[in-house]
This record gives sequence, C-alpha cells and structure tokens, in this order.
Amino acid sequence: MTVPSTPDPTAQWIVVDTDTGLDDAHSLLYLLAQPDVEILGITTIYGNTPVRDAAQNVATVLRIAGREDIPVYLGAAGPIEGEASIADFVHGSDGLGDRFDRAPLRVEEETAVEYLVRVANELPGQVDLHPIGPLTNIARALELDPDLFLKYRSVVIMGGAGPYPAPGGATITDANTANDRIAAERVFGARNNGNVVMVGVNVTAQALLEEDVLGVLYSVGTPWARFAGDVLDAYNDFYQYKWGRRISSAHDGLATAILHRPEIVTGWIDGPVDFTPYGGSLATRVALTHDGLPLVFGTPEGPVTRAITSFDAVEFRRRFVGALATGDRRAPIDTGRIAPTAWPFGRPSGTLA
Ligand SMILES: [Ca+2]
Repeated sequence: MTVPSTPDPTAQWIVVDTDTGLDDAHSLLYLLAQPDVEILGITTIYGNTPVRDAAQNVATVLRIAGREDIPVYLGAAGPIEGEASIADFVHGSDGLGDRFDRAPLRVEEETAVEYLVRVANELPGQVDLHPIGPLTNIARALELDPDLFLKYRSVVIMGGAGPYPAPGGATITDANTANDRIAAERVFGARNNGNVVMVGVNVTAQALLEEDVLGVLYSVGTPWARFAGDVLDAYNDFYQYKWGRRISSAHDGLATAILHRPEIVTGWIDGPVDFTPYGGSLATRVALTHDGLPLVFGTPEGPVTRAITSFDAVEFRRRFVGALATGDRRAPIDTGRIAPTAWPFGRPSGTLA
C-alpha cells in the first residue's frame, strides 16, 4: 500500500519526481519541514546522478528526516532516446557530493511510471506532481495515460527557461529538459487544464543562497541543519568556479517553494512551449517575447504552460533557509500569507498559515 489510506485532508499532497542531487536534497528537506505538506511518494530519475544513486540519496534524506515510511520508486535510467548526461561534475560521483554515509537502496516493487499513473487515478485532482529532474518518467507515464495532467491538481516543473529573453539578455538553457528533449516535448505538449507551471532557470538562477547561509545552518548544530549545510557546502564546491564566490542557486528549491507557497510568485507569462537547440544544449521556452508578445516567426499552437518570470526573493529566502535550518522542529518560519493575486490553483482549505 503506497497511497496512505488516510492522508491528512488538510495537507497539500505531493509526489516528487527527482534526480537527487544536491539541490534536490534541499527541496526534499524543505517539503519534509512543512507541517501542511504530505509527500505521498517519491519517484526517482537519472540526471544529477544515475537513478539508483538518486534513490539511495532520497533514502539518505528521508533517514535524516526520520521519514523512511515515505515510499520511493525507481524510474528511468536514461532518456527515451540516446544516453543519459550525468552531472557528476556538479553533484559528485554519488550525487550528494561524496560526503555522506548514505542509506542503503530501498525501493518499492512498483515502478515510478506505474506509481505516477496510479496515484493520479486513485486521487484525481488532489495531488500536486513536482518534477525536478529530467522528464523521462513523466513522459512515460503520459504514454500510459495521456490525460495524466488532468488528474493532477498541478504540475510544477523545475525546467525550461521562461519566455524568450529581453533583447540583450542571455539565452539560457536547463539540464532537465535538455537531458531528454523527446520527453520534454511530450510533457509540455500534453493536455492540461492550465495547471502546468514552468519554474525555469530564468528565475531559479536568481534564487541565490549567499555566503551567510552556510553559517546560519552550521550555527544551529542539529543533524538536520548540519546535513543541509554540508549539502550546500558541496554545491558551492562546484559553483565557486562559476561565480568566484561560495554561493549557489537553489534551482530545485525555488520550484519547490513556489509549489508550496505560490504567493511568492510576482510575475508569469502563459503560452505554448517551443524548443531550440542552443550551444549544445536546449532552450525550452514559452514561445512569447519577454513581455508576452507573439514571436515574429510565429508562436506555435499547443497547450499553455505558465512560465514564472519573477518572485519575491526575500520571502523565498526566509522560508527556504528557515526550513533548512530548523525544519526538523516542524515549525518553519512563516510570516503569513502574501498577495496570492490571480494565481490559478486553489489550495486545500485550512492550510494557509
Ligand atoms: Ca534535480
């Protein structure tokens, strides 16, 4: 039995699809810290690390949180076509910076794809799907159930790069959609009801965890906060060569915080998604200009995705660092609800602080 028979009706029910991964580990800690979140299951995927390592890393995070009861499912080991591109140069050979005594592999018999289809059909309209890795599992699940996204309450994806950049701005690409273009095309081309959200690198790159965050985490002194700090420190080992500073972006973390508290979003653009090879990678974007106008060479037909374009960085940081620091006490910093104007998805009653 993998869907709890009596999930807390006041909680937000989430299934995470993850290639854990340093920033994925922070995302999981964030969610595990929230009293109003229930993670029903975690499906795993290659990407930051091979899929079996991803599952082992999920188990390691769950052990830190004392939540080994959450079921973990093994997913795809590579893209629909071609070879997996594993980001071990960022995340280390084990996907967690080669720093931890990792938990043993423990996965359910059911596959990730089977689970993703089953949970949506058993709890239609009630579960939020949260892909924060390459989209292969999700695309495979759509093969089994083309209406899958109509059965999830929302699908908040870390991937893509928002709309086309403002003139003079850089074209940016993301690893999750580039790792499996076929899967990304199927996901952003699937039937939806306006509930698919792209949290792209256009915004996640701005979700900076500055140098002081590490000191905050280490000063708390609990195993939870020390683990969160060690994960950040490992991430900075890579990112220092990008910025010349020991800072990094909470790519998955921002997407997760938006899933949980959409009111931190301050701007978005809705449109169909197109795919452009760029610099050996893939630019996956809502096919509109930065200010929401049609492309001069044509905006394609297709299902609408909501691409996030801005967020409240102060509020994000407060909530995210608070969860990483003291989340094991299940009392994350919460300053209450802020301006959820026009955000499309409703929330279960009684969950807003
Ligand atoms: Ca990830």
